Amino acid sequence: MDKFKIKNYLQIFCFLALQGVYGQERMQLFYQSPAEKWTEALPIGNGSLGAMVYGTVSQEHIQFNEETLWRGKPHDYAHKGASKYLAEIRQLLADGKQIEAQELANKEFMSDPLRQIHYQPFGDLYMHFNGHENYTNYSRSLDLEKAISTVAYNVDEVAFKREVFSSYPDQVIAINITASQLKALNFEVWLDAIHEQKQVKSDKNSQTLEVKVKDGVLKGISTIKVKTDGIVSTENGKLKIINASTATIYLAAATNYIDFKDVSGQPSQIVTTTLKKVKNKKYKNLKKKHVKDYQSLYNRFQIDFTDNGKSALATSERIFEFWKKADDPQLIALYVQYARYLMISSSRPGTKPPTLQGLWNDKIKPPWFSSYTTNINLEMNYWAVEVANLSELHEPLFDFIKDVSQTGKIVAKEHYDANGWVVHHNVDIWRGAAPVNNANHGIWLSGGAWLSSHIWEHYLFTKDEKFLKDNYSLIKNAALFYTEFLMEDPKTGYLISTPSNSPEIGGMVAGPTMDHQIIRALFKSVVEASEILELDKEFSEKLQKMIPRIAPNKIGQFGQLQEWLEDKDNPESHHRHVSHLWSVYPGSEINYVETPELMKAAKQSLEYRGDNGTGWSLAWKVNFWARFKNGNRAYKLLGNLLSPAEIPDRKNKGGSYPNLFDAHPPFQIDGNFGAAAGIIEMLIQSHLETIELLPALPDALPNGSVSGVCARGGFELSFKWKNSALQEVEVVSKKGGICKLTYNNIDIVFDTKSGKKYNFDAKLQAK
Ligand code: FUC
Repeated sequence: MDKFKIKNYLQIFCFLALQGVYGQERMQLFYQSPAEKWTEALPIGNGSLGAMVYGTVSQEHIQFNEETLWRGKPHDYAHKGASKYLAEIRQLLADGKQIEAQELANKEFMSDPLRQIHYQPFGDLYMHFNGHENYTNYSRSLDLEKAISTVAYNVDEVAFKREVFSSYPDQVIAINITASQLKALNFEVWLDAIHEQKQVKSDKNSQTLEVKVKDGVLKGISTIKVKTDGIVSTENGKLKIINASTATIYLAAATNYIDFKDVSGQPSQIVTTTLKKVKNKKYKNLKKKHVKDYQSLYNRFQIDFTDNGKSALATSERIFEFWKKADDPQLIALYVQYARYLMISSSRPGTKPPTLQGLWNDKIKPPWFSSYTTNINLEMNYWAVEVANLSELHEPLFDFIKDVSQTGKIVAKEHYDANGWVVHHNVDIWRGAAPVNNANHGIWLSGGAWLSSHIWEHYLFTKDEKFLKDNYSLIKNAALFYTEFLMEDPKTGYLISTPSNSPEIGGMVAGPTMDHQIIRALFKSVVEASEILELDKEFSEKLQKMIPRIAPNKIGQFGQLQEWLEDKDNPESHHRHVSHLWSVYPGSEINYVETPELMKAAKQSLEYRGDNGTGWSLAWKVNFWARFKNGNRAYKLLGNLLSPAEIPDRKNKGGSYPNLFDAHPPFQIDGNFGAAAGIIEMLIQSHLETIELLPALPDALPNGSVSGVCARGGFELSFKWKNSALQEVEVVSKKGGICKLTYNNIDIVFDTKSGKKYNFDAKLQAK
């Protein structure tokens, strides 16, 4: 090769290497300075063990969580004998005496105790690097393609690099530090916690932290173990590493929580066994296994809105730039992949569902207890999981449903003297299912029904009959509760839900629209499931008779979809909850094909609510506007959602923190997941008979592609578009059967075989 060629190759190589470093074409979050706040730190997680990596140089801080460390103890929250007051509460509501009804409910009908309890932080790992105060060439990143957080910088001539990840196969957080010069790595590492009751013990190359929660029975144990080519000693309660060029720290953590009834676990044993297993593994191999495991989920789905060079900017800058001018299409793609990353990191088979903050919490008193609010937030966490090809990550929610079906059964009996199970507004790790806080919002009782829709949706996407059969009794018993609970309204003759709330607006009422929509959807799914599984004919017939008797959706005096039985909506209200539009999204009863008038009314209601809101509210609105096929409006809402959360003169709620965590504010993870679902909903919708491609493509995303996106019916699609027009489509059928595709008023119907691929051109002609 001549010299000229070598020089050229070198230039190309350097350019590519730089692209890697500066984030071009890579799905990564990256920054040129360390995190100063928690919402600038970068999250890692393996479903149960998570951490926030600050990337600070001379003193690194890694705050970590293990998902089962909560306050409280096994407890049945049902209010014994509450059902004696049900008839009176209902009568007071029927007589228009809302205040009296609420007073009676607050006295006799609420959860015992009234409030649930907090998810807890676990501990903090610190590393001190003496002499690293002055550094150059700093960068930190979170590689979404590998699930690894990296910090790199130079001190004088030495390049230092730290990699941190949480491994699902090995159940540890791994921290690897390297120096480019022999023996140049010298640092101290130690554990600490903000719990009042804590203890730290060191032993040769390891250190153990023990914590006990306040007001509760759970204790946690976490151990770090250091492997290095240097020397490890213990000094002043810290592990000191000197003369090294590389060091790896493995961190394991566990609690005595086994399930919501049993706290007899042995955390010390779990931690010891976990660390024993990784003891002789090379970091390189552990990392390889982690990446392989992670990519087996992550790589199934790709999304690209074309990079116009903005991905070369630091992520925090991108958020600012997007706020000024929303022309960074690839930031939207990054947002979707980040949500997928967060899902893979916080919801793995065998783990608990992500809380309001996912897996990540650094506060003893986190906002709203960092627990599970079921009137939107918990369900929103799972909106993207099926479409974004992470179906098995839905499992923690199904386990959760199994738990609450048990506690909810007791609540159904004690509060309503009914069979089946019921879940109200909020649930914690002890699976409280009774009405919490205050009757003016906590008595909403469609949590169980809404959660059940996830079982049905999982079936629709996967067509997995075994799954449906295994979980049928859950949805059946959820429905059973409502067959006994629904009451004939003396005024209208309809079956109504009373007492309840329209989430967090209007106090305690009889007959909120949302309840009727969700209950109808539940009944319909049980009817269909019983047909598919050929069982329970009698129960199905009962439901079929009840469905038309449930109070229907109604259009009110302002052209709005009524939120209540009575026509009393306030068109001036900009309340964050838009519960009565449940049947537009995530439900599908209200749609353009079957109910165009209701669709119009629902849209009118959304216009009245306006374009602002908390993070999750904005995310919900993105989905609504996608279903209303107004991509540009959905994109506008995305703009609000992606705007910097912490600008000094910020008037509206919502926004994104520098680490792209969604701001309620404060941080709540539902908006991340909900908005990702909304972005995908702009590209593909499958809630009706056909799979519609690009139903709500905004002008701002004229070119792009998506692959591995899932649709109901068991189909996986990949397609491209250019100048806002579809180019080509591939459909993979997972379970066979008829597939109907729609694009731009072209419809095609074709029969598919399981495992086969079908290709079409821009006019949906077979290729
Ligand atoms: C519901 C919402 C709030 C918040 C809380 C966790 O109560 O109305 O906005 O998201 O859940």
